Amino acid sequence: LTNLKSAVASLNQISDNEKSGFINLVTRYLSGEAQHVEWSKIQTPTDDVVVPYDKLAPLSEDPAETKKLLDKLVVLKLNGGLGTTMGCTGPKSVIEVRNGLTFLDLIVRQIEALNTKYGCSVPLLLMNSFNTHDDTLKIVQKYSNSNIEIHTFNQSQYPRLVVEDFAPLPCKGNAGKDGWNPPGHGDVFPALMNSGKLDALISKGKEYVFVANSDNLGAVVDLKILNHLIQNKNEYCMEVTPKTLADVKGGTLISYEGKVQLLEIAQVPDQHVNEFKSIEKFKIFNTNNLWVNLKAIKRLVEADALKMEIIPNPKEVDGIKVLQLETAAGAAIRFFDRAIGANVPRSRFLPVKASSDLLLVQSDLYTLTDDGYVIRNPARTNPSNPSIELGPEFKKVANFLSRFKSIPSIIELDSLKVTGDVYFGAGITLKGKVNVTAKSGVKLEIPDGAVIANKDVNVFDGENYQLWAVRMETYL
Ligand code: UPG
Repeated sequence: LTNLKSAVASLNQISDNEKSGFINLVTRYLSGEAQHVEWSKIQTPTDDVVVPYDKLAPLSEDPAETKKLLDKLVVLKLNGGLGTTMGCTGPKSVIEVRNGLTFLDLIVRQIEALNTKYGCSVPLLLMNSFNTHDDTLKIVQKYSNSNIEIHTFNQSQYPRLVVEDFAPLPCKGNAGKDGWNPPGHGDVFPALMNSGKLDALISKGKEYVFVANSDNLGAVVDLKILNHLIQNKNEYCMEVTPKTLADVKGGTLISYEGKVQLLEIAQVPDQHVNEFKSIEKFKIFNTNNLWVNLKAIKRLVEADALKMEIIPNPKEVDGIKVLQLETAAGAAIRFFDRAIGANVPRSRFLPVKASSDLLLVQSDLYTLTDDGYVIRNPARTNPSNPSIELGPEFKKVANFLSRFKSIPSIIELDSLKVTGDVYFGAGITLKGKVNVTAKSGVKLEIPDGAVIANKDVNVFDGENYQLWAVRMETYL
């Protein structure tokens, strides 16, 4: 640690705040503090701790009361992540998700609509990382004529650690961006404070921040939750939603040693991962929509009391094994007074993590309102969404888009699995359980207007185009 401290002191790319924050994190990591979860002590939280949405305090219908509530609110979107898993360079929030609009376009539209409707001025804060800062600053210029204040601030930049000798990677001659990492979204609390934004907001009379992932299209301002927290003086609220089998990457709320606590998949011992992913024991899932009292953040950051579990994230840079240490914003729940969970409808959790999610939100299963809300089509009677599995050919957004002349109708679809070099024509309808498979080296084009219900569509090895086309006509 002494060697590490002197190495870090020599790094001139980061501030003193960042240096001490980093050393703090490493010290806590090395001491093994609060990493371990004793599986047998995990309990399911009661309704008093994770309040069902319908049991939240009733909301006044008087618009003047609503305006008073909104005057206390600021919205913060976590914008430090890149779109690399969807094959994009730059901030994930600039991926076009629907009607040519990006995540950020929709977020701005939603808050603009709220401000117009209630005559208030809820500001939008974007927390960037060194990876997303420059691009985001350029992009937000296009919103300069909107009726919302947009503030940006940067989260910390910490050196990655070389596993072999625990030296900071930038000291090994790797001076580029790969030498560094943003230390997870748990950094939002000190970053808000260090940027000066926290004090500025408190002095303007703001009381609560609504924090959400920028890729969650369902994370819109909910007045009922805000009202409940103000009435009950809850300093922190995590929105959870009934877990589905699709919710595998993320966290859940548990009761542990008398406190409500987040359990992230990264903290789960290997032998319990399947149990964690199942929906029998862990019935709720963290949406990462978090409501937090600003003065409480200030109090806890000043006291250096936010000691969230550290999640070591192993990576490899140019063949060197490195570690980046991260924390999650949801893990802060146990440090706040009167912290609760709110069990919210699934509509508040519409994450776009992969191109299969893009297929859902771009299809007729959802509609986009003028206010920028992405709403589920009531024509679908099945409460769960179809499960969509697309092969690696669809992974990058650009490739995904090039494979659909138009997005098929999927209102009556239960599941879709696409394997191989497959292209979809215009105006296709998919129903029930559909599998589409192109054998290696074969291109399969589903014709315009095809209606495919409960079928396996294959192109067989050696099948000639005419034969295949005749067979495909049966789908028209
Ligand atoms: N992000 C930052 N800075 C970081 C890391 C992430 O701003 O250092 C942003 C990122 O851009 C995104 C959000 O934080 O908007 C979430 O990051 P991501 O890596 O996608 O988190 P997940 O692995 O999806 O997990 C979070 C919660 C988990 C929850 C899940 C819901 O940690 O508990 O279940 O979100 O999608």
